[in-house]
Amino acid sequence: MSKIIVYTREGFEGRTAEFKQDVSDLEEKGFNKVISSIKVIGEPWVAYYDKKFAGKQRVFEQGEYATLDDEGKFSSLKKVSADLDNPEIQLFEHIDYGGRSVTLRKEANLLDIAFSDIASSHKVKGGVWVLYELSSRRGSQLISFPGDHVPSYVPLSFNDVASCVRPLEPKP
Ligand SMILES: [Ca+2]
Repeated sequence: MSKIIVYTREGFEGRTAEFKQDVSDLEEKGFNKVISSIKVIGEPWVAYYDKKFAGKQRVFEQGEYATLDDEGKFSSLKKVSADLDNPEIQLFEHIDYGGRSVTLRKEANLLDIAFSDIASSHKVKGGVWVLYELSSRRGSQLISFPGDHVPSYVPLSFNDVASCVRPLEPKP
């Protein structure tokens, strides 16, 4: 069982609601662009700036988040119910899967493999992957699910910025 508990103020204050299913439009729940702190129990969740799981995004694994870098930004929430086993992602230098490519099966600092600020498209063969704008899991994120083929990061404002990637870990 997985659930996300959201609050309209920092520090788990203000109005609150608990969700166990995806919420494609937080406006319908009275929580559009007001979430300011979060608790996650069980599987991870992804929060999106736009409705219908679009726009900028951030993953929240089990834990308590008393403050958010993206306070007051989220408009939809998706539960990560995908299989996290056997993670594999192929990153490409150019859009439409062109140029050099690299296949990864575990967390990588892209600087270490001469692929930092280069990736423009990818294919996920397994697992759920988080791409980060900055090293050490910082900056903007792009989250991708098993079977996802993303032909261009340009419309996602993520072109040539990815600096590290990691698969979400299955719960022990
Ligand atoms: Ca590129």
